[in-house]
Amino acid sequence: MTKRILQALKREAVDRPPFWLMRQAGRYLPEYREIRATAENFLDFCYTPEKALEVTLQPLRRYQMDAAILFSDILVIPDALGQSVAFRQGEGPVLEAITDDVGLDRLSLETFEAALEPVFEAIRRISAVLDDETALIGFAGAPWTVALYMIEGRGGTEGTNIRTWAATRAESFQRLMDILVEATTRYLVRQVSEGAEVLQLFDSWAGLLPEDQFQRWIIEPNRRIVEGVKAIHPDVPIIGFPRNAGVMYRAFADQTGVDGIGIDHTVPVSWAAKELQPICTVQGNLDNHLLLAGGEAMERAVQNILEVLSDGPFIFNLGHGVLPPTSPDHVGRVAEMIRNWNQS
Ligand code: 1CP
Repeated sequence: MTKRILQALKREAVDRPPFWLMRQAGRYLPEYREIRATAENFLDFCYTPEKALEVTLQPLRRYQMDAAILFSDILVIPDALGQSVAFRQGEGPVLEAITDDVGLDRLSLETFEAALEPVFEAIRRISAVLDDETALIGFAGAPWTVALYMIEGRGGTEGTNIRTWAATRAESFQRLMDILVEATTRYLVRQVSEGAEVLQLFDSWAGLLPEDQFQRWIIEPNRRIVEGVKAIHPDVPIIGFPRNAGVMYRAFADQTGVDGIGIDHTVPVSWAAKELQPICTVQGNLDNHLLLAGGEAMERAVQNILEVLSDGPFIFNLGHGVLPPTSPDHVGRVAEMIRNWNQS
C-alpha cells in the first residue's frame, strides 16, 4: 500500500481523499492534556523525544489520519538562533522582542543545528514506528510568520512593529529574512534526512500584506526555501500555507515551486478547484469553528468540500488548526465521512 498523501502530492489517483488536520495533536485530546501536564515548559516538552513521539501518535490511534505531523512548534527556530522564547500557561508564546539591528546581530546560526538535535531524534523515532500507509510530515514556520513573533514578542497582535520595520527599513528587515531563509532551509533539509516525507511551511500571517510586500516577504522567501530544500532532496513534496492570502494564493502557487497549497476557510472551494488545482494539490479547508460546532452544519461543509475538490489533486484538512475546546467526537465524525467517501 502506498501512502495516499504522497500519491495526492504527485497528482496521482487515490482510492479516497487523504486527510490530516492542522494541530491534530493538542489540547482538545484528554490524553494530550495528561502528558502535557508532566512538563512545565512547552519547549522542553517539544525537546523531549519520547514525549514528542507519544503526542504525535495520539491522534493517529483515534482517527488513523493519513499522516502524522511532527510534534514541535514554529518557534523552535528563534529559540535555536539564541532568542529567548517562553510559553506561559494560557498566554501563548512570549519572546524577548527584537527591535533593531543590534538584536539581529545577536542571532547565531553557529549552534543552530545542534540545538535542534532533540527534534531530529523525535523524527527518527516517529519514522521508525509509522506503518506503511502513514506519511510523516515535517514543518517549519515561513520567515514572515516566524519574524512576526520575533519582532512583536507575542501572538494576538496586528503586527504593527513588523509591518513598520518591513515598510520603512526594508534593507535591515531583509537581513532578518535572509537569516530565516538560511536557518529554515537547513532545518528542513535535516528533517528530511532524518525521515520526514512531506514538508509544510506555515505562513500563518501572510494575509497581513499588500501585493508588493506579499511578493517580497511571502512569495520570495518561500520560493528560496523550496529551491534550497529541493536542491538537496529533489523528490520531497512541499506544502505551502500562506493563510488568508486571498487572490494572492494563485501567485503563490505559480511562483514558489510548492507541490501543495493549504487554503484557509475563506477561500471558495470552486475557485480553488478552478484556479489552484491545475497547478498544485489543494489542501483544506474546513472552517475550524464548524469542526467545533459539529452537527449538520459541519457535515454539510465537509460534504461540499469533498464534492468540489476530490475530482482533482486534493488533501482534506482544516482551514486553520483544531481549536482546543473541540469535541474529539466531531473529529471522529469527519474522519468517518472521509473514510466512507465514495463519489459513485
Ligand atoms: O499549551 C500547549 O499545550 C501548547 C499549545 C501548542 C501546541 C499544541 C503550541 C503553542 N504549539 C503547539 C504545537 C504545534 N504548533 C504544532 C504541532 C503539531 C500539530 O499540528 O498537531 C504545529 C504544526 C504548530 C505550528 C504553529 N505554532 C503555528 C503555525 C500554525 C498556526 O496555528 O497558525 C503558529 C503560529 C505557532 C505559534 C504558537 N505556538 C503555540 C501557540 C499557542 C501559538 C500561537 C500563538 C498566537 O499567535 O496566538
